[in-house]
Formats: sequence, C-alpha cells, structure tokens
Amino acid sequence: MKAVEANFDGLVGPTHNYAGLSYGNLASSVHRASPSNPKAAALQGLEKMQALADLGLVQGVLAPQERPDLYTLRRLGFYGSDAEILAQAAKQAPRLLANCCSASSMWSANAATVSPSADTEDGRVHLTPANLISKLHRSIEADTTGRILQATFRGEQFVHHQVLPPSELLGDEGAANHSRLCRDYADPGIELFVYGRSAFDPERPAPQRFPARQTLEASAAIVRKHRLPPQRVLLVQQNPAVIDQGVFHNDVIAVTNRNLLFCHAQAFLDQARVISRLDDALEGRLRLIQVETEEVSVADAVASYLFNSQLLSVAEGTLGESTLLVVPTECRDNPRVWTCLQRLQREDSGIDRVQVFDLRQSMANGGGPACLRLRVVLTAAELAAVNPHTLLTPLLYRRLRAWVDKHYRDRLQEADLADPQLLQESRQALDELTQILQLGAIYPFQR
Ligand code: SUG
Repeated sequence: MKAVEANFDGLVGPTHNYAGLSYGNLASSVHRASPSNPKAAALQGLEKMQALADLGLVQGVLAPQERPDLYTLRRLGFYGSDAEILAQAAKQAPRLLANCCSASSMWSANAATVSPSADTEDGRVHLTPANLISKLHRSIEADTTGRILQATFRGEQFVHHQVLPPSELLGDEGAANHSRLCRDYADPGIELFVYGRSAFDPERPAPQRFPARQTLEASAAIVRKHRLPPQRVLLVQQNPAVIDQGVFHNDVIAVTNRNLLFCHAQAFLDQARVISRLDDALEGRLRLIQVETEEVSVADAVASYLFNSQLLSVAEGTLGESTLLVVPTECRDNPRVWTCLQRLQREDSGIDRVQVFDLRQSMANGGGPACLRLRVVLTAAELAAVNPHTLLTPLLYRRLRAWVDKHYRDRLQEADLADPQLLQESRQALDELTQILQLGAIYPFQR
C-alpha cells in the first residue's frame, strides 16, 4: 500500500513575541525584547504551507495554544479576575508572565514523536506528546498538544500515548530529535533517536555550557511505548560540542528523507560510527550528504539553519520524483551557505532543487522550516481517518489568511502581554479557529 509523508505545521498563535526564554538557543537570546509581528509570523507560516500543498504534498495544520495561559498563572498563585491576574503577574513576576504568553507551540517538530504504522509491532501509528520540561514556557504545552493531536488523528489506527513524566531525567523534545530512514515511506524504516545526554550514566560526555534537552532515558522510553522492534531502532548521541555552540535540537544540524541523510560533519558524537551503523541498518543503502566544517562552520549552520530545512520528495509527473530542500532566507543571505547549496544542486548530490522561504519572524526565535512541521507518515487508510478540516486546501488557506487578518496584531512587545484585551482577542480568535478546523473544545477557556 502506498504511504505519504504529511507535514503538519503549527499555526503561529496571536501572542507570538520575543521574550528570550530559551537559554542555549542563540536566536531567542539575541532577539529578547525586540518587537514582534504576530500577523506577519502567521502569514509567513501559511505561505510555506500553501506552497508545499501546491507541490502536491499533504499539508496539515495544527492549532496554536491558548495564551496568555491563565490556568498556569493561577497554578502559580495569582488570583482574581483574568485582568487582575495579568496585572499582578506583570507587576510581581513579569518573567513568569512572559513564560505564560509564548506562542512556542508553533514549532510542531517539538509537539510529539510519531512512529508510522510500518515500523511498529502492532501496525498502528504511535504518537507521544513531548514533555518539553527543559523550558518552563514549553513544559506547559503538552496537555493541550495531546488534545489537538487527538482531535486531528482520529480513529483506532492511532495510538495516543501519555506524555513522559515531567522530570529532568526524562527530558523529551519530540520529533526534533527523532528521524526516520527508509526506502519507501510504506516500508518498515529505521528510527533514529538522537539524545543530548544520559541522565543515569555520568560517564557519558555532555555539553558544558548549554543544556542538553533530550535524555537517552526519554528516547528509550519512547522506543518502548511505540513498540519499535530493536532492529528498527538506533539510539545515538548528539555531539555535545555543538550543543554548546547553539545546536539545541538535533534538527538544527541534521535532516533526513527516505534513505538520505543531510548533516554537518560535527552533528553526532563518533560520527563515522553512527554513519556506518545507519548504513548497516539500511543494508548498505544509506545516501549521505555530509557538509564539512571547512565549507560551512557550525556557527554558519546555526546562524543560517541550513540543516533545519525540509527535505521533500516531490512528484514530477512522468519524470518520477525530485528532492527539494526548503530553506529559510537566512541561507541565501550567508555567502558560504549559499555557495554550498549551489554546489549541491550542481553536483549529483541527492538534492535537486532549493526553495527559499521568508520565515524571519519564526527564525528570530530559533525556529526554521523543519521546526515548524511535524512529519507524519500515513497510509491511505490512515490519511482518510485524519480530521479532514485540518488538511490544507486552497479554501482553508484563504479562510486562515482572512482569520489571521481579522484577529492578529502587527506589533507586540513585552508590555502588551498584560493587556486584558490581548487575552480577549486571542480567545476569540481561537474559538473561531476550533470551528474552522472542527476540533471541538480543546482549550481550557472552552471547557
Ligand atoms: O524551544 N524557541 C524554541 C524554538 C524551537 C525550535 N524547534 C526545533 N528546533 N525543532 C525553543 O527554543 C523561543 C521563545 C522566546 O524566547 O520568546 C523558543 O521557545
């Protein structure tokens, strides 16, 4: 049976702002307190989604979360009316308020880990929302993410797991540290889990400067939950030295599609061995594009997000298929990265074409094309069970554009986060969105 790789992008929420919340993510720190443009951010994301849908790819939409998160603010001891809570928090603990206002669920690569039915012992699609415990503003996403995933992937073909327990021993950042290699999407694949440190083995190398968000123990738990047979799994360690240079997720330095791995030479610890194990697991069929440090430094990779790109198989009519690399404008703006991309297209590298997108609003918080999407491999029957209102069509695209135009502001700064009007605007927008996407009552304010 044929299968497709669908991309589900996180729609940028109405409170998108730059609060410098993610230590270890250089763009987030650099842009702290810059004014943001939520409307432009949401439209940039929608442009990319529609462009990929126009190429014939299956493109889905994941709804944003309710922010400001009054529920969490109450848990933190603020009380009274919504407006009183926002005012108290702004006065007494503005950093907590900022944490409760982030639109960070837009980076849906961190929403969950997804294992396709071809890989799992019970032949069903397994999904586990990520606990994201490394950052407070992200740790409050998991419950609503779980509800959004259940409202999107419906039916008995999908197994929705509980999030891992919220402990730093079990830090889980979802698909940003998980890739899959295969021949055809429908074939059983090799699932590559990349962890940043081991919680229980202090002998193992770990970064010295910035946190490693994903633990080996979390990845191993996902393998068990998803019923992945051992021969389908590779657990490998990210190079701690690059985490210390701003590679806070593996998808900032490596990306896969089918049997192709596109990565930097410093992506993994003991990289030559990782590559040879992968090639063995794929019975000698691994295709590798490894970019050397002399051509693109780690600093250039982090600044441009060259590897946070989407590697996509695009149907070319009777000609078969070509491989497209979707990159952010920052790659074109960096002469060394752009020269590398020209070379890869000229040579028979495995990347046929490059398409550039303006995602600057998301990029300024450290989120590139690959961060914005959750890949879900689906058979025809599974695709038919997906909530059809979440799949992008030209009509849905136009509706979502109009919805953004109607509800979103074009400028937001920290002082605006306590504005009770912003809360009202945001809730009204999300209420309307749940109707457009037919998600039911997924938000705390609707329950
Ligand atoms: O978790 N940035 C996100 C970016 C996530 C990127 N995702 C992937 N690589 N898959 C993060 O660090 C910044 C928010 C702020 O500072 O306002 C933020 O959360």
